[in-house]
Amino acid sequence: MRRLLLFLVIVASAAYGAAGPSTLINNIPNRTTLSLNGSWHYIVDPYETGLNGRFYRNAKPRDKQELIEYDFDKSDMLNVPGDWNTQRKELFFYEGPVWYEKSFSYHKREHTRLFVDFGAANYFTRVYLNGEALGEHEGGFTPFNFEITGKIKEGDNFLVVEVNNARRRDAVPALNTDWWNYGGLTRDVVLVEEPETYIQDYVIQLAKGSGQEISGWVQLTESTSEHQVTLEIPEARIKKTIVTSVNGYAEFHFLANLELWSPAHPKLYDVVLSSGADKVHDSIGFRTIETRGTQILLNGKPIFLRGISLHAEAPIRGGRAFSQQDAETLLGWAHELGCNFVRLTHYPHAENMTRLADRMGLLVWSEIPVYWDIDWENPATLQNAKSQLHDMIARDHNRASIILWSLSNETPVKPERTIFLRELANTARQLDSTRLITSALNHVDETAPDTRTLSDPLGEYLDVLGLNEYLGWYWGRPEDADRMQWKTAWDKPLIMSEFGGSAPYGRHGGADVRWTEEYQASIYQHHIEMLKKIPSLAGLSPWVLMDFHSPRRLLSGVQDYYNRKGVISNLGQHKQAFYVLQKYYREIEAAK
Ligand code: GCB
Repeated sequence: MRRLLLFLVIVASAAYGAAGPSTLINNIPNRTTLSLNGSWHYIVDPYETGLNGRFYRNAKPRDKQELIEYDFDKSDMLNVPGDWNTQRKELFFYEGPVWYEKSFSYHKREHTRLFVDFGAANYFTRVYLNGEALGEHEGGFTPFNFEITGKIKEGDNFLVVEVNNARRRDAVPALNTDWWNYGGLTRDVVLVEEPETYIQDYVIQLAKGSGQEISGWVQLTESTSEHQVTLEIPEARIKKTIVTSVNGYAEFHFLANLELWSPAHPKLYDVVLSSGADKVHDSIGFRTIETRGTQILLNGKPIFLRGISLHAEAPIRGGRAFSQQDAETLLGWAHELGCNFVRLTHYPHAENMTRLADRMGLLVWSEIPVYWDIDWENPATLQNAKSQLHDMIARDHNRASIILWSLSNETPVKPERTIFLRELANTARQLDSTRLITSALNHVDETAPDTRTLSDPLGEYLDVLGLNEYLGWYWGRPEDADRMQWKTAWDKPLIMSEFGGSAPYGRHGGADVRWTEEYQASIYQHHIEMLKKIPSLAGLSPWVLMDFHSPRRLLSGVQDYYNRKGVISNLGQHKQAFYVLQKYYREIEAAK
């Protein structure tokens, strides 16, 4: 029976095939946009009355008799971008549908196509313009858009958006996560104006393993004839003319003499693409990333990843991070810690994070929310995960900072899960052959006393192994690390992608007293000595930069709905563990 099921999964997933071409418009921050951020009316709709009640019509009674049981104009306002949970006390725990409405004015322009673009909305979204359905989107952390060229009216228009963050067994993530399920229009909403034929997407990166060859492609929107595209990198005196085929696509390869991007020298070039009436600028860095045995090579040289994991949780303010200030604070702290690497967990973070990482010279691990157990045998779940993977890569495939695409976090070791993730690994490699594929694993075997071996079969399909382990917190004592040895079944680089322990800032006691800063610091101290002895270790990203809200952390007076494993509190206070890790990172840097 099990074999039959597996067979059916494989057949079903083959029928779904690889993720289709992106309809995303790459590089939204440098396009011509009009912001729809700001105050939106909202109606909380726990029984989803609004769908039958056709709230999307934004109707008003036409006479004294007409029954209409909603009124956006009289409803309260929420700020966009922003989750609803932290904007209204009564919505803190809310999971379900909320209807948003925004009226706006637009002046139509000739020969211009118009799109409405959402940076992210958690989790399931239906969008309507002037009462007409535009479409729906699933997935809480990736961008999506709808073309509204023929639908926008001269003058007054309105958008109605239903966002539903109800958790579902078949969703990605599924029912259980250790982070807050912030709902709403959590990133920017913009109108994007483009010429009739425009540059939809492009990849401009170094060819795998080559410091001198630029290799990439450009995709214009549908076209019936060949088009010329000019690619310029003025500072490197590069100007190339590329001719697309009738489907708007062209690949290119050429030699270039470039200063390579690295954490020590995060050099970005102004890259200009133009075709017909369209012209787009981007800031792109050029670097190579590969593995050799157990080493990670950046620009051909081994690099040790001095990292930290972090959630997209806003410092001080709380809630889902979205602003430039949020990004600067979070990555500023990573920099202060001495990091050259950040693990952006457990879903794609806002684009301002990866763009800032490019500028700051921080290497990035970017992940999709395939987290713990999900509905592995459901073809729709696989398709959903593939779409999220596709859109994560499509948004960020020109970011030099990103070196690792992560498929999953702490998934159970069973055949249906390995088949699912192997399929995602194949998809990721088809979409981007230049970056490394990883996953955070957490199942190890006790192969000898005080020896743990990672042999999860998923390791075979990864370039880099991530391992989450909580020695000293969920099992054993901090000092057990002194004797512990770690092995893996593959000749591949290993990143200790999580370890740590909880301590509210300012809670003190002996190093043997749980929930104290001293205990947390002691975990870090013992771990660091342990990690130094792992020959295949290529880096670490302890758990976690900053305390974050979690519905699973209920201990009153200590957790209060926060996961307190941050080395910094949610109010920005640095705990002792921060300084232990900082000291280690400084030593590594000094020894180079
Ligand atoms: C983990 C998870 C992470 C949790 C963390 C914890 O292994 O990957 O999402 O928040 O442990 O604090 O338990």
